[in-house]
Amino acid sequence: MARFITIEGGEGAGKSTAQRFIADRLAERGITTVQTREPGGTPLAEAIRQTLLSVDGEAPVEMTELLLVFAARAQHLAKVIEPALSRGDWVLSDRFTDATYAYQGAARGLSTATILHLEQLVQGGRQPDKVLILDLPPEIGMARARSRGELDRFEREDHDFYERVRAGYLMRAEAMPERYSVIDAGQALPQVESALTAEIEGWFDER
Ligand code: T5A
Repeated sequence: MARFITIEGGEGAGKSTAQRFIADRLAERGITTVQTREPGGTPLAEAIRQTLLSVDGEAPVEMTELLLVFAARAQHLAKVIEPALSRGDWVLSDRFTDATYAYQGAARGLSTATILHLEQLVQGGRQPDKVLILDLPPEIGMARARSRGELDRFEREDHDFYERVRAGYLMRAEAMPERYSVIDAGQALPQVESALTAEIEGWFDER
């Protein structure tokens, strides 16, 4: 059974690092994965990502930001995610729609009903099988992000914004515990990797 796994969390939570680790563990089990990300994953969606993250020029208003995120997602689903799942590959996506509920919903203040409407329009019934939320205090994640240099538009928000993002993610995990796992991403990397290993083993126990 093909699986669709999304990795979520605040800035600098370690999502890309976790994605590579999970792909390696799955490869050891003979599973082919497609590693992708949002916004992005196709040339057009990556162009939308550049627009969203850019600190130059006119900043999008909240609704424009939301529509751009879903425009990129429609392209990503059609060109990458659905074909991969149809082939029987697993998809590991660094962010997906939970990021929209956390950033555009909880942090920017757009309504859940508006996001849900677009989610249904763009995704139909497609949902991740598992969502991993890498949870950590925003100050730790931002310190990691800062150590990598130039900050993008989202990384220039204030502390309260990131607290709302974090709360938005945790609220979704609490509401749907069968699909979500929260991992303490403030720990040192070996501990995070142990938690990820336990998570992966759980997926196979379920099958
Ligand atoms: N966005 C996205 C929305 O607003 N709505 C949406 O719907 C979507 C899909 C870009 C932005 O888009 C917004 C949210 C985002 O702000 P992004 O590039 O995925 O999305 O966001 P970032 O969080 O900025 O991604 P990063 O690449 O910065 O962070 P990662 O992938 O979480 O972290 P990673 O793995 O690169 O690690 C960061 C650093 O920390 C180290 C790593 O080596 C690296 O140097 N590290 C650790 N250090 C110590 N201990 C650990 N446990 C560590 N794990 C990793």
